[in-house]
Amino acid sequence: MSDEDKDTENEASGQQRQKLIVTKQKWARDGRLLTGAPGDKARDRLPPGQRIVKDWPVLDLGVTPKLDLEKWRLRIDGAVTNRVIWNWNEFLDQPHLEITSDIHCVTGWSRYDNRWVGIPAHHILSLVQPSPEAKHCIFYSRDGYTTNVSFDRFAEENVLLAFKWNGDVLSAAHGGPVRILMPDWYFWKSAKWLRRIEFSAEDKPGYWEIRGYHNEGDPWKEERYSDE
Ligand SMILES: Nc1nc2c(c(=O)[nH]1)N[C@H]1C(S)=C(S)[C@@H](COP(=O)(O)O)O[C@H]1N2
Ligand SMILES: [Mo]
Repeated sequence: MSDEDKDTENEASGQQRQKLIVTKQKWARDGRLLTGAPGDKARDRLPPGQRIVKDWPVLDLGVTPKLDLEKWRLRIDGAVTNRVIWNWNEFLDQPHLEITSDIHCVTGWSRYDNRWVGIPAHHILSLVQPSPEAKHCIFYSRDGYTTNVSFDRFAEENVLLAFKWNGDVLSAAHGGPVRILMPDWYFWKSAKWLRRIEFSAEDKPGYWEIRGYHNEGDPWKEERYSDE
């Protein structure tokens, strides 16, 4: 190899190295390969350990309760001043809110930009007036599924009783006519086929929470499983 060739080679590998350093710095900034480390919401959109899907998987216990709007009722009770039982028209008469959110399922898929319309949880709170001892919120579904969230989480601005998705009525497969939407938590907290919301002084771990899943389920902290 001539000196000139060597120089060229050194320069080339110098450029390579420089490129790799730049790439590595970018990886460091992006937190690449740091699955398991806490995500940074402001910087990343995809929580650790998740992958993006374009379709919308269906996950449930294998039973799709029949959609019957005539018989549909929603009960909101427990530690509240005004309990509520709505039929379908009464439910729809409540104020609507539209929000766009990402879905993060504990099984590892995330789906971006879902446009929801529903009754905001804070409207529910202003109506039923939970008593001070109501520290937990339990969702009951028509398929026997339950899930629990803390009162403060239910009170978040982006929590909905959702009945529309991307401009259409929410399909039965995805929990229609009405499901809970808790956008900031793993999707198992978003109960499909909602029939009852109970405000409670005690926590009542739900279907997955008593089967090894985390009681909170924050995707940014990878709260997938309980420690016990
Ligand atoms: N009623 C009911 N709600 C449920 C479930 C269920 O089995 N029954 N599964 C939960 C889980 S584990 C997930 S990931 C999401 C799935 O919602 P999807 O089928 O609309 O994607 O619903 C949640 N809500
Ligand atoms: Mo799930």
